[in-house]
Amino acid sequence: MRVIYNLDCRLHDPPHEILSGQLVDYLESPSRLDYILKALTTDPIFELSDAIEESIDLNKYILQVHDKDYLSYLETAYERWVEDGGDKSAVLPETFAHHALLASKPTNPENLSPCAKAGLYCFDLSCPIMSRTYEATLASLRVVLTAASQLDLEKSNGIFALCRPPGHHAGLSTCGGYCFLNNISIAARFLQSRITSSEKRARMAILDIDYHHGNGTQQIFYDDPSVLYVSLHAENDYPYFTGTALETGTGDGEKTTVNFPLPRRTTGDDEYCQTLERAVAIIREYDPVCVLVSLGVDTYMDDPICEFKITTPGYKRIGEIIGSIGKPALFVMEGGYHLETLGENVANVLRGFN
Ligand code: Q9C
Ligand code: ZN
Repeated sequence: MRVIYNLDCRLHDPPHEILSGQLVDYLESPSRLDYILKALTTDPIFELSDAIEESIDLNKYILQVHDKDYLSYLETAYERWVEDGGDKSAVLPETFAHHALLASKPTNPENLSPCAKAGLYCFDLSCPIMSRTYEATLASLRVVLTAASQLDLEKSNGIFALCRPPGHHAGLSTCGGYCFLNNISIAARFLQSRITSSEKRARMAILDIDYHHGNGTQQIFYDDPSVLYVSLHAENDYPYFTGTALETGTGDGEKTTVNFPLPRRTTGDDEYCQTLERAVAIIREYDPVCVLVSLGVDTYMDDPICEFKITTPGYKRIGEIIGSIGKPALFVMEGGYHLETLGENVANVLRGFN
């Protein structure tokens, strides 16, 4: 299987995050990429290729998903923050635009102070913006769109975008959960624009198997019947306020959002795979042109921030079930924080799919 990567993804490298009230090393670290690369290079079935030379008009596709003011915030936040006297290490909100605090929605967000903007565009403390964060974020997206451009839509093959920072928590105009740009959503729009056969958008399915609910991806396509969003994730865990089975979409997009919240602590390979079979049946019935997989392996039994019990062999079963859809698949890297097994777990999903 072809694997696309780029080392500029390493440029986002915050020293810390606050986890359960404690200052700890940033979990979504550049070394995640190194570990996965290392595991994939030891198996000849993976054909690695650097996305560096690819010239794709990233802005054009980003703007099909994210708000323009959010994009220019990401681009300029660090510079403005430092000019304003903010600490040189990173932009981090200290006050959130909580609904209890907002008398009205800011009409001219560009006039807000750098500090206010941070609290407007960011929903948690896991997205510090450093001097080279935006560069890394664009590299991450370039990896994903390069992979999308190489996906053969005529065959039921797979391709893996080995990227970071991840994307599925990023919404129309919000970063959070280590995510800045919603890579997989932008890839879905990119692929739809590759298919110009009719005036109607081609059907895409996004299968999100990260431990956490992809609140951003759900938000982006909530009213859109051309993108089916199906997610398996932990119930009552981060990001806490989204992902119930009652969230099924709205308007024309009613029934094209499907959530499978699963119990924390007790969900292991068998329970997970049974639910995945149901998810896959829904995707088959929808009959998309291709499947985009938000590939998180933070469902692993020893993941430091998650509480499922998926095993390393379990990931192979997961890959096989995704392969049974019989569609071309673009795998996009999301979460997974147990460094020692990260690469092997990812490799097993891809091996199972093949
Ligand atoms: N106690 C991804 O996996 N911190 N993001 C949660 C829970 C943020 C996870 C703390 C977790 C974000 C892509
Ligand atoms: Zn996750």
